[in-house]
Amino acid sequence: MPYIGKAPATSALTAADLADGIVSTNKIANDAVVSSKISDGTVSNSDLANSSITINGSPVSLGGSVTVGETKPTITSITPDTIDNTQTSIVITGTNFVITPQVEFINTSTGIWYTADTVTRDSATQLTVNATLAVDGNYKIRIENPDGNAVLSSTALLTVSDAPTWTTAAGSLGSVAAGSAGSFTVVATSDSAVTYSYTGSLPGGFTLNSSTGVISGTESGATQETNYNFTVTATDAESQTASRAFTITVTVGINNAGQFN
Ligand SMILES: [Ca+2]
Repeated sequence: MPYIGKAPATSALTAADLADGIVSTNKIANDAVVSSKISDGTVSNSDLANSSITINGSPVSLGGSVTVGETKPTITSITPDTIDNTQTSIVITGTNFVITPQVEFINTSTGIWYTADTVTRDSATQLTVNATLAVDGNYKIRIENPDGNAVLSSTALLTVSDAPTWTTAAGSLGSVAAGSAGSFTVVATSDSAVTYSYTGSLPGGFTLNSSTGVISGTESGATQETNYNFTVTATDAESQTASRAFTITVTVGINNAGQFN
């Protein structure tokens, strides 16, 4: 029954005492109900006006269990993706990098893990890592944030392989007389097949064989002694390179040097 004209009894009100419309929500101060007044089990989900709460912008129903997602790092790319056995700086891009992650390299053949020499967290999306990997092979990458959330790449992202090394000494390969045929060979080796390319100037009429490293032809065009300078780049199957500068001299005989009157 609604209260009319008389002070309420000092005994506690029950739900049945509250007639619709007599006690409205605006009569209940926000601080009237504290958690210590709510006995376990007294308030059910259906008693709550709002049946969901918002986590990270998304409504989450209170009717069931709530799973709060962990923020794990991800890997998007690494540069370079092929290195040799010397210490190399590698830039890793991804997401959710937290100061400062641990970075490891897992050899896919042996399963052995190697820890990065140094890790710099440039931003939440970029790491710069120094790595020294003495064993050639293919490596997966694992990144673990300080909170334990981690990512292991599903495939090998890094190749460790030897770069080409030059056999032929830098500098002069020799000379060829103007108008004459000549042949020179440059040699580099690696752990896979090597091809050759060059920048700079070869003597007129000369070409570089990209497979064999032979530089040959029949000279044309020189009217005075000329040093032809060029740089040959050896590239192996892993696209690893080594470059070396060479010179071929075209000589011009005295009879070709000028006109005697
Ligand atoms: Ca190689």
